[in-house]
Amino acid sequence: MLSPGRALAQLVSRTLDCDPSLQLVHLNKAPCTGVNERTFLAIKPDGVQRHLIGEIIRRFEKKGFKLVGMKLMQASEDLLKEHYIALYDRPFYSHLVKYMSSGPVIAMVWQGLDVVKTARAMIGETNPADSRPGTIRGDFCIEVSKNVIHGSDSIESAQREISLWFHADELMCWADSTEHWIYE
Ligand code: IDP
Ligand code: MG
Repeated sequence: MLSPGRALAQLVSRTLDCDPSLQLVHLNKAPCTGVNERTFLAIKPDGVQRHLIGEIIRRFEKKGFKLVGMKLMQASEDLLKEHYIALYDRPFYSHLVKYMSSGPVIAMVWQGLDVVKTARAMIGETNPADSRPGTIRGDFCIEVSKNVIHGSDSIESAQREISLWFHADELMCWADSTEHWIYE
């Protein structure tokens, strides 16, 4: 059971964070659900080097999702080890950390209804060879070890990854003027 203080803080943060009439409120409070669901996406070093940033962002933007955080950054090995901690015992783990730290990445948070599941569908399968044309991995890459983009695989992973990669004040709640044309 939540303490009264914590319950009030959650209520206030949800109201503030998710009310689109409040412009540029710098808050990152979980959980956000429904149209305020969030996912963590990262354009990997190969995606950046291959000039796919605009193409990838365009797809999520045109779909109707809302960008609430983005930065170009060189991820440290420590951050990446933590990010991929669930794969610690896989043979490719250290190679994966080296690959992901081999150049700048674009770290992003996107928001919208079912964004976690839908972004994964737009990304495609882990192995590009299994990814259908029309998906990002199906269209832009060939090998599993160079698969251009990361996307959170569940709401819980998204919350963990967002707080790992972003400070609360790097995420913005802003009013999207097209929202009425995207949601009922
Ligand atoms: P996902 O990115 O589709 O969620 P995960 O299983 O979480 O896939 O693996 C994380 C990342 O590890 C993959 O995106 C890919 O870059 C890399 N990876 C996964 N499987 C292999 C493999 O068999 N060999 C090399 N790298 C792999
Ligand atoms: Mg994964």
